[in-house]
Amino acid sequence: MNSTRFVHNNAVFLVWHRRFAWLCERELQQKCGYTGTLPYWDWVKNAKNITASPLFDGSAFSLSGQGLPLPPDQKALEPPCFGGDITCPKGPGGGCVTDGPFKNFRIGFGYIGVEAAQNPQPGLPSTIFNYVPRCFSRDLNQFIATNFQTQANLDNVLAASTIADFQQRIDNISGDGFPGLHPSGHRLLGPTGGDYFSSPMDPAFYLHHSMIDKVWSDWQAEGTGDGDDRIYGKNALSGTLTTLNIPPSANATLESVINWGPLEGPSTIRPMMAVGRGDLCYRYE
Ligand SMILES: [Cu+2]
Repeated sequence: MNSTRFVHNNAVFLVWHRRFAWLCERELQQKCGYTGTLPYWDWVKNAKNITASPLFDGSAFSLSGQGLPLPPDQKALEPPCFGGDITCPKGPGGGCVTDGPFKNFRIGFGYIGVEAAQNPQPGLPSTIFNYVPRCFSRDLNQFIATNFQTQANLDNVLAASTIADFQQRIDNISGDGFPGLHPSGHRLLGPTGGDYFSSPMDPAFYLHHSMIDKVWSDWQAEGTGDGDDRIYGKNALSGTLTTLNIPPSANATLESVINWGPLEGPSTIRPMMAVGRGDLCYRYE
């Protein structure tokens, strides 16, 4: 939550979330004795029937399933869809998750929303860390899965020729062209996984961002000219160091310092740019 205004819709988004997902994997391995690796959510493969997917079918080894149905008048709090004339029907859930391993999972603060990131003043609303206990909710949305999590959309992202274009396509909310696969995955999850400040409270967040990291690293590997153009070259980074450039900030460089709060000390961007180098010792299959 403290990092939100520095790590979205800017040059830092991809690299910060790459490291954040890696830090989650490391915590699972070092603190919980987990011997596996962090999986990725293959959007296209799981889109056909989202509540029957092994990720979300509510079984013991899923990430829990659909939330309880909510009365229609309570569903207005869910995030909107995309710009232009794209409207998304709500899913059939929206309430508390009651199955699978996260059925008793509780969250200790309220819904925050993107407005807190659009304030021209730096900093966060003073109420953001108030104790507001609530359940973990889901509104798994088949419309978003069917219409946006498509191979054509993914192919379009991978066909981007510049990093600015790649970022625009994967985050697109304009209503023109394919809706971004990044916001689509968040909104598919419903109120918890769709919250701009606290979406990591839905465990599917980590698999979603692992997939974004896979797509970015696949795209980086397709760089032309000198092989590192999309890693350390002119298509490595695009944008500034603040979310939506609010308040205005400098363009990021490979030497810009970013941080993960209490999870890890600050680092320059450079060592986070390449999967498989340094301590980012992993690959995607
Ligand atoms: Cu995200």
